[in-house]
Amino acid sequence: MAGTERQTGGQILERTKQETRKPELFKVLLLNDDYTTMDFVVEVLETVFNKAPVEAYRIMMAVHNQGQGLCGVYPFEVAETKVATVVDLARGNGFPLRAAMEPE
Ligand code: TYC
Repeated sequence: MAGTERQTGGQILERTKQETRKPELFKVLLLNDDYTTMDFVVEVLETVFNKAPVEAYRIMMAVHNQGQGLCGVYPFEVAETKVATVVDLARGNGFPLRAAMEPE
């Protein structure tokens, strides 16, 4: 018999292969600026990134001192939504706070 198909009574048995892919992950970063209040950034870290108060304060100070800081790592669409939520909340409160995402 030519080829590699296994045949039974003229029927070709289909081979199936399980293939699951992990979603690509993206870092979400907060960027420093001179106008957004520290309290607002802490609130964003608690509400959008589910950080405990002490961790939220630590990340806010890291951003303040180093220019940017890691808030979390998420699949693409979750990361995109977090960035949009941060920007919407900030603009709604009159702050220029920015967030960015980059591949992990
Ligand atoms: N630098 C701001 C201030 O001194 C605080 C701040 C922290 C702003 C983190 C943005 O992502 C930020 N009020």
